[in-house]
Amino acid sequence: MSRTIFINDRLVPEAEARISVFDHGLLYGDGVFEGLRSYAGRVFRLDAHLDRLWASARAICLEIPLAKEALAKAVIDTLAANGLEDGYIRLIVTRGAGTLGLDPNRCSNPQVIIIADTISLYPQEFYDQGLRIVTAATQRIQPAALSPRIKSLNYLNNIMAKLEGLRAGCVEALMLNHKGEVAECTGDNVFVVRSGRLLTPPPDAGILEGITRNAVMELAHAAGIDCREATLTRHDLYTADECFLTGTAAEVIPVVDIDGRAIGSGVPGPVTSRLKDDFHVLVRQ
Ligand code: PXG
Repeated sequence: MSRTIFINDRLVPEAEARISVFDHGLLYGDGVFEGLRSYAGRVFRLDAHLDRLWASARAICLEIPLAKEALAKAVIDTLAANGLEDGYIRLIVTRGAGTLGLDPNRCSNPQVIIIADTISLYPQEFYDQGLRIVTAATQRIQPAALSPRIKSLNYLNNIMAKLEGLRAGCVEALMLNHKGEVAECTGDNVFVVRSGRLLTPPPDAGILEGITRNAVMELAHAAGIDCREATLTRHDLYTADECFLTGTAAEVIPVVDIDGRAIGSGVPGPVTSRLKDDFHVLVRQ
């Protein structure tokens, strides 16, 4: 099925959606992106995703050539053009075509691309039985080198860790920061439950501050579950009562085994199940 893609200022058939081989998004990963979802025709936390896109762009001195309102409308229009109610949306802004040198000032037109597609979900059994994950040897990139808070087109750090996970037969991998503390997974944030309290690493652990993460923290608060940001080590994960991951694609997914250690009783726990159910309600509200 051919899709309809938004590129720059209009919707075009997939075959006509093209960017230059000189685009620094391709040459250097110089650009930013967002992954969003729509449920029953409504985009979940569109404003938060746009705010994060603008923050990422600002951090790399990239001016998005559209107003936020115009981009919000383009997202809705792209979903509609593809007849999608429950969909996955990829928003991309590249630096634009330049020279073969690094200099971003020699790039002229940032390219704005919106792709709307169906989402390929993890099998239901992963949600029912929980994931097994391993710790990657690849550390999360040090904030002083490149802030993980920037959702940039350069995802090789995460891909290197993902490869390690896949080679170990796992769909996700845990990443530690340069201090050896728990950061996040390759495309998901991490939470643990200990004595009924929810804990998750703070943004300065070198993580992407996930929109699903923030929604789950709000849900915990509303449910009267104590939730706080805390520096976590692998030991804290191994000895937790429960562990789960959050992300736009995965939503809320239990983790039952890390590096060969069963977490808690080795099956998804009650706090995880509660937040997973609450999240499903929230996205369709
Ligand atoms: N950490 C990283 C490094 C991410 O890339 C998250 C956490 C979770 O953030 P959100 O805002 O989504 O709760 C992400 C987001 C995919 C996919 O197809 C991955 C993400 C988002 C959408 C799709 O694997 N990662």
